[in-house]
Amino acid sequence: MRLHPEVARALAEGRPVVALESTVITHGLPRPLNLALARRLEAVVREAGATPATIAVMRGEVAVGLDEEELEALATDPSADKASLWNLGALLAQKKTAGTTVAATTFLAHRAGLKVFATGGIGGVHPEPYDESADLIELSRTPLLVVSAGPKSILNLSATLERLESLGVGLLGYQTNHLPAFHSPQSPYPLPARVNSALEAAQAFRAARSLGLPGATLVLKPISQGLPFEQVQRWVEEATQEAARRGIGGKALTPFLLRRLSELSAGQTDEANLRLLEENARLAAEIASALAQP
Ligand code: PSU
Ligand code: MN
Repeated sequence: MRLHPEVARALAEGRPVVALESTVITHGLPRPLNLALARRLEAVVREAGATPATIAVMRGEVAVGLDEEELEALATDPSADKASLWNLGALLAQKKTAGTTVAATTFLAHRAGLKVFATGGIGGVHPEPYDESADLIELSRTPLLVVSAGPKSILNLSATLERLESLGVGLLGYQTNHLPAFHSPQSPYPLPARVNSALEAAQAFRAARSLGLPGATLVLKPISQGLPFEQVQRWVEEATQEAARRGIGGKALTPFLLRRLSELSAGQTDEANLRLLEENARLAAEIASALAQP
């Protein structure tokens, strides 16, 4: 694992750092939107006074913090893989390049000594056939603060919420009482706790850490100006049926569904995805700053 010198310095000096995932770059958004997004998220984190650390697997090495050239190489590499926990060792040994999922990024960010991570939507429980993201189990055993806009809209939201509860992941609605649904600001499912500011989120995370709770604290921030829940659900249904018909599953499923949603919505879901990622990066930087205060 190598830390970018800027990230290493910020950590050594106790300054705020925000981890960013990279599967959204390699598999989440179409080119050239993906590179623009990667650059934009880093800029947003900086504007908010923190140091960005995009995490990825670069030619067999875990990189915590990418420079401009590496960001571009990752975003334009058609052979870049998707690194979760089950293939991380193999990808490293085989000198591959890969975007890291929420599961892998959470693990690696914690290993590197980071506390805060911003993503778009987390993985979770898919509708039939059985498929559950490693994001959930990793969040259950790694004490990181993760900002997201909720589970991705392609998932079974109520089942995902139940699993988060069973697994003991700390859930904080950010200025909301209901589970945000990624592209949509709200779902019908109530959350167990609410915070109204970055400082309150930082305080809840600190309390969980000082107690030694093993899992992550998930800050769930609704997208501003999102898409209507029922509308997104209709697109999701269509895309899901198509995936089943074509026998698409495993690690190809999430990227396939996101791509189909983008097509079915004439780009509206990509636009929403970009907005929520930016908003989450900004909030994560604010929380990291609050945590850096003594
Ligand atoms: N959110 C996005 N785009 C993405 C993902 C999330 O807006 O591409 C990625 C995340 O990295 C997440 C992964 O961890 O999809 C989940 O994949 P799976 O269901 O195969 O675990
Ligand atoms: Mn899966």
